[in-house]
Order: sequence, then structure tokens, then C-alpha cells
Amino acid sequence: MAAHMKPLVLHAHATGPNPVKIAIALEALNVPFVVKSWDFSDDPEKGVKGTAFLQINENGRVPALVDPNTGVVSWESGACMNYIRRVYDSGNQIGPSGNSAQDLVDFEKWEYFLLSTLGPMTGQVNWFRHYHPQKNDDALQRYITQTYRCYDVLEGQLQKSGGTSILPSRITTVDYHFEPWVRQHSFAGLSLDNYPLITKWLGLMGTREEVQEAYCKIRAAAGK
Ligand SMILES: N[C@@H](CCC(=O)N[C@@H](CS)C(=O)NCC(=O)O)C(=O)O
Repeated sequence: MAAHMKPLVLHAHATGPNPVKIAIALEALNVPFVVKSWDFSDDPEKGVKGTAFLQINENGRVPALVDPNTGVVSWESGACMNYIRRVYDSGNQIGPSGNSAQDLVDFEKWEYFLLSTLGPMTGQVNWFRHYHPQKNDDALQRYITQTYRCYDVLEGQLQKSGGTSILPSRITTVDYHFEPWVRQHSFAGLSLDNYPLITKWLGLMGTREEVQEAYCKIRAAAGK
């Protein structure tokens, strides 16, 4: 990256999975960035539902990514990731490895599967397990079943690479999207015992420098 580049600002949370994906991608591309950590309150200065943060993202959720080099502000992890790829991955290090119509669809379908299904289903497990004020076992069970169904689909896909990457060709942002959600399985009370390839893939992801650095920066910004 050019030495004169100003660091991007990644708005994040101490433990929320979605900002982690963006930190991993920025690390992979050596794009300089700083992390600003928020809590989930409506505190005007510190919370994602407070006035300061709502000026960055009117949806009141992290990640948000501010790029002082271009003036672009993005939010929704899918949009942040696509922005990073368009602007900072001109050598295509982390995008789809092939250029055929099928390669591009394969890449997008796995990203969308995480963004629309595995991530939100896991999020609902977390909600009904940890935060919902009334006990609701039916809802909890529904989302547990749906998340395990997603794990079944992912386990099947990982057979194509022997558990080394979600797209068989190489590690891409698809892996970065999945990593923090799958890593939080135990917080959601979910087990990987029936998923040997997911277990292998998660172990390999955890050894990667861009992943380790991303978690370090997000934790440090939150004072953890
Ligand atoms: N679909 C959004 C989800 C963003 C999201 O839900 N972020 C969580 C943290 S991982 C959040 O900010 N939660 C705050 C809240 O629920 O109020 C994305 O992919 O970025």
C-alpha cells in the first residue's frame, strides 16, 4: 500500500462477529486501518444506537467503514467487503480465483448464504439463548435447527477442498465472512462434534496471520 495512505476507520464491537470479517480482509491486503470500538447501547457518544454513531450508520450496527482516502463510508459487512475488494484488491488476492460466469456465481452464492442465512440464524440462536427477556424454547430450537442445517451445507461444501477453504480453489473473502460466525459456535451453545471438516477449516483459519491480527486489533480497541 502507498506510504501516504491514511488509515481507514473500522467501526467495531468487542465481540460482534461482523466487523471481524472486515478486519481480516484489511489485514490480508495490508490496508492500514484503525479500529473504533462501540457498545450496543444508545449512549450518545459510545453506543451504536446513539447520535454519534447513527451519523455514520443510520442502521445503528457495526461494521461501518470510513475511508478518508476516498471519502467513502460503507456499512453492512457485505458492502464493506465489496468496497475493499473493488478499491484495494486490484491484484485479486482475496476475490474469486476464476473469471467464468460460474466462478463468479459460486463466489457470490456462498457470500450471500452466510450473509442471509448462516449469520442471521446464528444471531437468532444467540438472541434466544442469551438476551431474549422471556424463555422461548420453540424459537431457540427453531434457530438451532436452522443453524445446524447451515453447518450441514457448509460441511458438504468443505469436502471439495478437504477442509482447507470454502471455495475449493483458495482462501477468499468467503472464508473471511464465515470465520467469525463459525468461531462463535460455542457462545451460541452449538457443537462442531459432527462436523470434522468445519473443525479442520476453523483450525486452519485460526493459524492465519490476517485472522490473528484482526482479532488482536479489535480486542485491543475494546480494551480487552
Ligand atoms: N447484516 C449486518 C449485520 C450487522 C450486525 O448485526 N452487527 C451487530 C454486531 S455483529 C450489531 O451491530 N448489533 C447491534 C444491535 O443488534 O443492536 C452486516 O452484515 O453487517
